[in-house]
Amino acid sequence: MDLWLFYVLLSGVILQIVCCLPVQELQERNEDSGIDQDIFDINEALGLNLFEGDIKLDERPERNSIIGNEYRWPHTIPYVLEDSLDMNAKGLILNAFEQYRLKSCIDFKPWEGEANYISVFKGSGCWSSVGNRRKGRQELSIGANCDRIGTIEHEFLHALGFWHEQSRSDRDDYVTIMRDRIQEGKEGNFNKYDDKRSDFLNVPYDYNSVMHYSKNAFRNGTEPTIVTNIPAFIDVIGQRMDFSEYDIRKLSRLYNCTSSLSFMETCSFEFENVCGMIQSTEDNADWQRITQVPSGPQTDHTYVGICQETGYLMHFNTSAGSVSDRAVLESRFLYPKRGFQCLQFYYYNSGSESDQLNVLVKEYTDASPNGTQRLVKTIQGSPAGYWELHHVSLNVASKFRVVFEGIKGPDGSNGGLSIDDINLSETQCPHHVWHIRNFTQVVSSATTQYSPPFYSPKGYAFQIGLLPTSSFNLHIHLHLISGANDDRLQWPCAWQQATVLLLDQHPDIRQRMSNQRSITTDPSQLVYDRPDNVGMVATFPNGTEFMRGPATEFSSFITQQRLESREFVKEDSIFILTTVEDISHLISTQPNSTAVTPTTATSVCEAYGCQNGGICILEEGKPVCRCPVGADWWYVGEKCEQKGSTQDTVVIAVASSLSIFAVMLIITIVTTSCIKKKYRKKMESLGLQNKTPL
Ligand SMILES: [Ca+2]
Ligand SMILES: [Ca+2]
Ligand SMILES: [Zn+2]
Repeated sequence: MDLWLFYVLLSGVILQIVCCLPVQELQERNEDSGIDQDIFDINEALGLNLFEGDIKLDERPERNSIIGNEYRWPHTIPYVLEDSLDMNAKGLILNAFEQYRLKSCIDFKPWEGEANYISVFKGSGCWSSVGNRRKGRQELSIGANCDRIGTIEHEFLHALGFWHEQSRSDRDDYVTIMRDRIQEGKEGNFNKYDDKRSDFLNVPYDYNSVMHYSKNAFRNGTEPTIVTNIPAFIDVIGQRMDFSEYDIRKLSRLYNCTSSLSFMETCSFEFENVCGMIQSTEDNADWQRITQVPSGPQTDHTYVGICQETGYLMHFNTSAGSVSDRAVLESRFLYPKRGFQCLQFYYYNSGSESDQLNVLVKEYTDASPNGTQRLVKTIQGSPAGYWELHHVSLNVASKFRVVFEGIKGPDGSNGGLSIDDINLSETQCPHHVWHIRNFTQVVSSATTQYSPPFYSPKGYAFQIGLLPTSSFNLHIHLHLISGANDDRLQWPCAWQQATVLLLDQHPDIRQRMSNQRSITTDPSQLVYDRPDNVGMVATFPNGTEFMRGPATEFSSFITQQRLESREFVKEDSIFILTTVEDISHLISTQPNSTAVTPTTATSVCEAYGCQNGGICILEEGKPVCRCPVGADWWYVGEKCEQKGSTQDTVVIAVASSLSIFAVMLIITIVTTSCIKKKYRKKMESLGLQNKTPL
């Protein structure tokens, strides 16, 4: 804390006094120019004339492209990410694969010489063929501006055998095509197929499909070309957030899916069997399945804002009983495939500060057939009048149960601990959660809200800004900010992919359609240089100054209509989940790449000597260490010689609470004299002692 503050204050002060760079002239990066560009706009701007905007036909479309097993891929599809792809696109394609692994039985693997594979490359625009064409290398283009997860999912659904939703044989029952508003020569894009060519797999017409055109596709003026017969859906069609429930149902039917690779369990406690969870008898209390608690929550999380006393939650009452009473709730047996899991659940504390919830895993192996318990996380804190979202990373490789253990503390309680809407999947947990309460008020304020400072696993400090505009579109800004590790980090910040996700709070993770965008820092861009050099002085709510780097911004992150189309806002709260991943290993992903000659690399690298398990690679002929990173630690430095951990950067763990700012204010005051001394010393060493009026 001390060190961090020291850097923040020092960097701010140095810049104010010694400032030399023309920072104000540095341009921001706007990733979407304020326009929600769809696939068809992107391809049209490039002058492409593809079938239905983004489908590459090899010949005349056969009568039954989607129907017919010869067009199916195997459940695990071989792919190559060509080096032509933008780095951000490469990272996003892998993220899109993760969504397929979570929601369907489709998996992807790097190509190892299989007869047919998908070559994902950066062509002009975003496009794909429909189905497996069985011609060896099958191209799928993710061009400029196509680096969006919904767009990538869309193109891969074409490759898997799907046409656009509005070309279904029954589409005239659901949408009206406004012929006179279509650009001349583009009418063919609105063809529909008879049910011999395209099978809709007995799934209803889906306005929510990621395969549906938007209302403005191929329009000649300003009026929509597609009008939905149910007016409420006019702004729903054309979503590129994620698969819809029906997209997944169709994909599962086409490929006879029975299970997915990474989904494990979802439970909203709506059914009396509580998803097979069991009450322990070796404790002295039980969790109760109830609809509300007098001292809160007034309603469960599943139905909050929708219905009262309809949905159920699990509650451990701490207002009665004695200190140290325990109530244990165990999941059914779970069988991991990947060895890492993310447990997500909502939690409501109306008990006391000393009541605690422990999350444990009980692992069953040959050596311990009755299971061994391991504490993973303890949740304790002041009672709050709202549902909080928690993520717990598990790393379990054998058969296991998840265990929720409530323990009554010594303080007086009027309520207890409640949990609801649990999801468990073999995916990575997001790194940070930004909970924005009183969202209606935030929107009406129309001022930028800044997140607390967050740290990436590598140690970069960053901040998110959220700005509701007059038209209620949400703008998202990402900034690198000055942080505790800046002296030890590489600048400009290279190949860190930041993903900002607005959570769809649907209780079932498989049906969520969260809205997300990603950016990847490019070391050739000055905006990603050290915030001390290219940023501007900014202030935390407690008055502490820091340096905020230029913004990378999505000025049409989500529209109001889309915001209302899913459960993004619940209990007047939204959750923004962020993850920053180092994707520098994706620089070269081509198999048989000649860029690195292993023998040379080995000898040069051996001499270079990366420490602490760092991996040496050659960049432009020079050895570079890629340092290992854990959940809350990382190595940095030229040879990975320095260890960083969340202990050094205390801000991380508690940053989601504003209370940190109060704490920081106190420390600022206490340490001012100390910083003055340190600062003077540093100034002296820089030969600037005569310019230091602190
Ligand atoms: Ca519930
Ligand atoms: Ca019990
Ligand atoms: Zn398409």
